[in-house]
Amino acid sequence: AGWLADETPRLDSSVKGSAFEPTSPRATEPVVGPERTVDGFAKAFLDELNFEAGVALKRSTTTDQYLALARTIRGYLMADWLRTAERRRQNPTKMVGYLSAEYLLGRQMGNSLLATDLGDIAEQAMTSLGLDFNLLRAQEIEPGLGNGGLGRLAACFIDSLASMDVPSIGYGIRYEYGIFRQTFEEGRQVEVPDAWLSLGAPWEFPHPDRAVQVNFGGTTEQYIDGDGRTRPRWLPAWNVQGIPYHYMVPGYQNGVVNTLRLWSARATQEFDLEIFNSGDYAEAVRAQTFAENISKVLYPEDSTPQGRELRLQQQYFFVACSLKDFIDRTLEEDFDLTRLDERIIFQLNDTHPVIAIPEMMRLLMDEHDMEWAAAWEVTSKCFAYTCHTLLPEALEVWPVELMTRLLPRHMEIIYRINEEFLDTVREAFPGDELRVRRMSVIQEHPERAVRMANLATVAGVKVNGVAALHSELLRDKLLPDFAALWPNKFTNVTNGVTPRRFIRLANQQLSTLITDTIGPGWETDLERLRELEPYADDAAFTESFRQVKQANKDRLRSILSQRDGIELPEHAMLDVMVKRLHEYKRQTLKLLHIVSMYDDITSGRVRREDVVPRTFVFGAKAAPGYFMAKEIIFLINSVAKTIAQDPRVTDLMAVAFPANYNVTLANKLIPAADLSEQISLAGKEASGTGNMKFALNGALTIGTDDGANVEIRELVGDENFFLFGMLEPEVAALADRGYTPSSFYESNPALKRAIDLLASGHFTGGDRSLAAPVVDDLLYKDRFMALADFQSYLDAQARVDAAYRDVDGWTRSAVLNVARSGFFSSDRSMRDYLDRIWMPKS
Ligand code: 475
Repeated sequence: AGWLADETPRLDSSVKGSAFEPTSPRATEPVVGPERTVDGFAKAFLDELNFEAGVALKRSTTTDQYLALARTIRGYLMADWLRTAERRRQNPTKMVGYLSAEYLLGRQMGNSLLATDLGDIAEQAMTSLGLDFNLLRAQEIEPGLGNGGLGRLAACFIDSLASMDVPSIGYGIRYEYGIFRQTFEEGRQVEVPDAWLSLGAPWEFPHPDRAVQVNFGGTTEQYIDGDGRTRPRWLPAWNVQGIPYHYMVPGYQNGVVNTLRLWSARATQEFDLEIFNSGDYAEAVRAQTFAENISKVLYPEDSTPQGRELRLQQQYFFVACSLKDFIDRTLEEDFDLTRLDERIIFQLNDTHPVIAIPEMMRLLMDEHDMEWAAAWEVTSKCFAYTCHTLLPEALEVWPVELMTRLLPRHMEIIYRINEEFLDTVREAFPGDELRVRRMSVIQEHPERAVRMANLATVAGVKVNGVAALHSELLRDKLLPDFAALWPNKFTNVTNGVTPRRFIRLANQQLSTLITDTIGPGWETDLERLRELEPYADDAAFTESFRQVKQANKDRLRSILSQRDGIELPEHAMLDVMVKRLHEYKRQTLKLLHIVSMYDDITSGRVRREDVVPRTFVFGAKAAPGYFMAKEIIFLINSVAKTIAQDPRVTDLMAVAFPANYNVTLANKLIPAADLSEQISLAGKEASGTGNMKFALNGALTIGTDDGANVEIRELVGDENFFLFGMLEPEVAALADRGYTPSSFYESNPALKRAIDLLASGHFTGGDRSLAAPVVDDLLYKDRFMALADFQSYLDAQARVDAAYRDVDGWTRSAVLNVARSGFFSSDRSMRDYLDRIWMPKS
């Protein structure tokens, strides 16, 4: 048995000995973490504080204490981490390499405590030292290394892979600045840099000793190799180093700790040498800054690629580091690379890492001496591609000019891949040059550019969408030519979310109720929530369920009061729309409903006693350069303020828009919600994952037939879901006929009143011009057909009101939403990836 072999005893309270058993350098010794007792924890904490940070407890700041607490907790994970790595090394099998430019991890401390089941011990230990555990936990700045759904999905997936003990590694970028912090000034979004590392970074392990070099620019040339063969090679112009930072990815109480490896850019020795040689100190430092800019900041655009050179540098940077790391460090030294697909499948999270495909070809040919055919044979088995969108403008294309300048060798390889691919197309569809043009990896208009989705589809073993409807539309509408050529390449894996973070951590009280009712173990076998179904009619259970919801609402009210100075009414339906601000998601449709309700009350059109009081909560960041999204934020804030100041309505409605919606806030908001707003135009939201979190926490959904809403409704049942709006084929038909929003405005009095009131300046201090950008867009463009779905939405909201008045009926539906949503565990998504893409049986 080797070092830290499998039979090493798991750490548990039975492990005796001093809190800090020194790690033996000899190969047979286990690593022993601190003792799992209150005293053991307290001692380990003090050791961190005194001996690692060099601070005395009574002189320590809250930050010192938070950092020591974090380091103490991670100390308990260390043995499992080393053991997991060693176990994998001893028994090499096929691994999953998840390549993602984003990981929206959320806070680490709570998750680590849950994974190690140390919460109670840690809390008691802090209390025994006179410290406020919850205050320390609140210090953590979440690593916001992602924009929204795509980044959070990656975080859920690596959690599931660890909890299921799948050999896997996540690769990404360690942005020095994550998604910006949102603040509001006079109702308008102002972005503040997210200096998440400024307090120190207790969860990461830098490995400068394992730096990898990444080249850029220059030219290519032909040369004669030792065997007299003519071969191409790349003569790069500049390079940077990638420093890996390791993060623990603990499985849920299973002794597994996987690794997330994030790369940080640093200037190379060559840059440093220039300091001496040029004597131009300022210039040399500038060059260093240039290199380090590559991992400086996350691009804050969600679902809209920006063709900036730095963005392509980021993509190539992390992918080149990751492939080299995997081949040089993870594989055994003499591994036969023609069998690489027996050791790895790289999952491409959208097109951001797709440059990995030509990079793999380059590595195999130029650095490992393989011929084209052999290199292609293996490369085309090592990647699979997940698409997260349907909006055509969201598909990444990189100008050939830029690609040639930055990555000349890769451009050559892409051309050759394309040539051979187009030969295949011509063979399958002789004489169909239009088809060839549509399918080409290179687009000609409006400029020559590389279509990254086409490249991924050509090279990938599989292409998947992220919900059933999306995968269907992806195959039949976005890439139909590819589906005609390779029908079996296309598959679906419906997204999922981790029940550890989004039920156990976010909703402790519901978790306790579930465990008390159906017993433990549902956290890793979420379909077991079905066992709750009979309790939907159980008076004692439903009463407890209601109490949990009310407690979560009370907690949210106190958080929003402290965090944002927002005071919310105690008893009102909590109606929540949280997601990135995007026109296709239609926050404006929600706003029109709010204005309509306000107008109904203030004009006396409805009797006050017939109104179901509601609190509307928005959370949304707008991309800093997205003009219309920012105008929509301003208008929502304007409406919120006007409503708060209008005594005619304050007892019946409130609108709250807490700034800086992030994973931390999501964890407080979602468990409190009664109603989940999932109101995108049908066919536009690839999946949605917030929709799943709400259902699992007992909110009812009002939603369109879009993304994973379709599957949620199928599972929870029509009678427990408020469906409205056009279906996707109706949307397509209306678009074909020609959509004129003004005709809906003219013919619908309620819609006309709401829009007129918005336009009047009533919510913008009398200034009509402030509402005009949004109102005019709705009236004259309305790309996402909010006006067309307005009446249907209003009708569905009336059904919501009626259902909410029936307290027992509502609770029953809420319980059934929980009981029937087990499918949406990201563990199930991982199972599907394994069965359909990573390790198919046939
Ligand atoms: C979809 N982000 C959701 C979710 O599959 C879906 C794009 C470009 C640059 C940076 N970030 C992005 C996305 O495209 C994105 O988050 N897409 C979302 O992926 C997970 O549930 O419907 O909109």
